[in-house]
Amino acid sequence: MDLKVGVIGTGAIGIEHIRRINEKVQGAFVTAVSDINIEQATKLANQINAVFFETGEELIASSNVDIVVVTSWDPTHEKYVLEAIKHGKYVFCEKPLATDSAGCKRIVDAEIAAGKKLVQVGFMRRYDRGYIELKRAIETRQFGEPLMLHCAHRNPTADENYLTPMAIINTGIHEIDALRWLLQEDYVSAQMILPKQTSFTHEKLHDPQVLILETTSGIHIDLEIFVNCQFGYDIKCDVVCETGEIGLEDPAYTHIKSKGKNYTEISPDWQTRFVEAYDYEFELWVRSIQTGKLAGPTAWDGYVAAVTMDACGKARESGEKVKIQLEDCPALYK
Ligand code: NAI
Ligand code: ISE
Repeated sequence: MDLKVGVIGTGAIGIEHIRRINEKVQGAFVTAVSDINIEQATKLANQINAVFFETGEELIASSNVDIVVVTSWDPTHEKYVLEAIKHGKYVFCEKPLATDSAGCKRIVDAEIAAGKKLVQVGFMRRYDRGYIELKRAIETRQFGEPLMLHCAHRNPTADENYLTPMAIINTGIHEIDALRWLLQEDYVSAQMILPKQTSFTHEKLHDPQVLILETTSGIHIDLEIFVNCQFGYDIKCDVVCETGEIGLEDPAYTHIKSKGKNYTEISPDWQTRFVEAYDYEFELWVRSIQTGKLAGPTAWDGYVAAVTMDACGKARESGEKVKIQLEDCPALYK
């Protein structure tokens, strides 16, 4: 029987995920939506023949909803995930799981009390072909030990609602999770550097920012987060090993030779750059629920990312290198 999906948050990524569930993913379809923007959500509900709920809580409680997708704004994730756990329903939550580690810990504790993994976090980089190939190459140690990672996360523009802390909480969190997963190592410290600003930013956003992380074995990571870079959506990850370098290649959409120039297009946005990763992520999420074996990024992964995120906040404020200490991973997540 196909799984009935309820989606909370019908903005940019909510609509993308609804389309992929209804048009690409086998074994599930969207039966319910909710959003504080009633006009937008009811219109969409009518288009896809789904029921509109005025609150996320009502949607989660509905017998017409088997599993839940949370794609509302970052600060609203925690309450909806806790509500889904309360109802014993599987929930896919876009990143961040909560906006700080205390919020993520409440989710971890609720899941442990429920005695079952119900939560998956939307860390879709783990489903991107480039990152998967990088991980394999690192694991084989064919180029020796990884020593340094040079990364960049660039967006063309950010609006006035995008504030300084979001460089980590909303953007850099992708690398914080993906690099820990790539290297299979936790972080021991974080440092933030605030370089000269672009004239394209506004007064409540320091842009760009640089994050420096160190892992348990001493691997150095530098990540540039630049959300008003103007030229496109650009993701870089170069892993320098003892005898070689392994790097992500931006998927090439078009190669152009014209007017004496020879160039490749740059992805315009996250929708285009990671479309295949999102599709694969949802295909596997639905399949894992059907087989009863949730295998994607867990609430614990969301929590560990948030501990790092908190350290970045302190590092930005103090200008110091901040230590990162984790508790032991609970048995449910081992
Ligand atoms: P958006 O602003 O386009 O859409 C968010 C929607 O949530 C809006 O329609 C808003 O009215 C609704 N909303 C806000 N508070 C709500 C509440 N309490 N209950 C119900 N609906 C509520 O934002 P976007 O870009 O779609 O982002 C949504 C979430 O997805 C964010 O948490 C963001 O971090 C994450 N995201 C993840 C991406 C990824 O690459 N994995 C890419 C883009 C977004
Ligand atoms: C957005 O929410 C995403 O998650 C995108 O992947 C990221 O590139 C962007 O910076 C975020 O705002």
